[in-house]
Amino acid sequence: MPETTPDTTQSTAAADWELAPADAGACERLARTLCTGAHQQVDSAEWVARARDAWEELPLPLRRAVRRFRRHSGPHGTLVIGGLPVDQAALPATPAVLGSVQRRATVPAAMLTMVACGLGEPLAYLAEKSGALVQDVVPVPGQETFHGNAGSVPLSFHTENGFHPHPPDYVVFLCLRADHDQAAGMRTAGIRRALPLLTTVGRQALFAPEFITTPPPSFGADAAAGEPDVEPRPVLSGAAEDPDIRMAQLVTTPLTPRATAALAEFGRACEATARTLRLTPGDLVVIDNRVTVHGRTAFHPRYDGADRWLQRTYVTTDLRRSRDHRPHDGHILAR
Ligand SMILES: O=C(O)CCC(=O)C(=O)O
Ligand SMILES: [Fe+2]
Repeated sequence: MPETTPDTTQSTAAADWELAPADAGACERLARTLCTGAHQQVDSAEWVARARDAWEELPLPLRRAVRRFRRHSGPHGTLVIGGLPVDQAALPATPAVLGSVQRRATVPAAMLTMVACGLGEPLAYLAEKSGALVQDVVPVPGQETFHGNAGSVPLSFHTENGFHPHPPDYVVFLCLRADHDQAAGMRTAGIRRALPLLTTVGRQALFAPEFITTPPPSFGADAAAGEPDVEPRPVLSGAAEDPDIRMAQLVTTPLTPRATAALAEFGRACEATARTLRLTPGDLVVIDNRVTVHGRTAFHPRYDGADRWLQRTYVTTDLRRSRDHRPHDGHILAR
């Protein structure tokens, strides 16, 4: 069980590759242009439009890596690029309140939003973190055991928002600060590595609509209490040899004995193939949420203003697909 086992899985130097210093400088200058002038509200359509245009001017190696990843997210379904501009000296104290989000344009928010626009369009859910497009992932006092990104106990494997008709296609994180002990690890496990470990019987059950996934606790207690009409769904769907995943160990309930056994088998396959990313400031992580689950190891926050701080943005490759959920054709799914 991920909650209790110590983290013994492979620990990798997080970044697949590092941005050259000159390219990091170019990113920073471009990001800064998004922090000045009119429309500095991250959530405004005008600012997102500026970020979308600015994406085209990012250094070629970054754009190329992101666009290649968009075509094929590789064996791990993750892309980690180090060396993005995060001005440590200028960084304020790590926020330590529930629901903290980044409404005002900053260099990290600009980087995240530009990359989101390279992958597709940014996306947020009104019920989660007040629908902000750039959200803080920070430990919050009193929330240590909360099963969401405000906690500091282990966070079990999940895809984002598998309960929703329109889950994000990608989740993008930027590390602004590591935790004091550099113990916190983002854990990822991709179906392309886990699938060969599954038995035929297990796969059959995971492809059957015998699971219910409810909203995670980050959507609030009312949402997590369950919607009476949630449809049973499969955990795996699509191509038998390269399926999509929708599940969260915390909120996916198997409905049959074979589904129970298969979900446990799936969890073991994820554990066996998991990678642990110990992120350092300036590391950008793109997770292909269709084929990769993620979670986090435990760590010890101090609440001294220098705790671990990631920022997160969701991305959809096709904003149009969810038009009936988005008032005024904005980026926020209202239901
Ligand atoms: O803290 C982490 O590394 C990941 C937390 C998480 O699952 C999330 O913010 O979606
Ligand atoms: Fe997550």
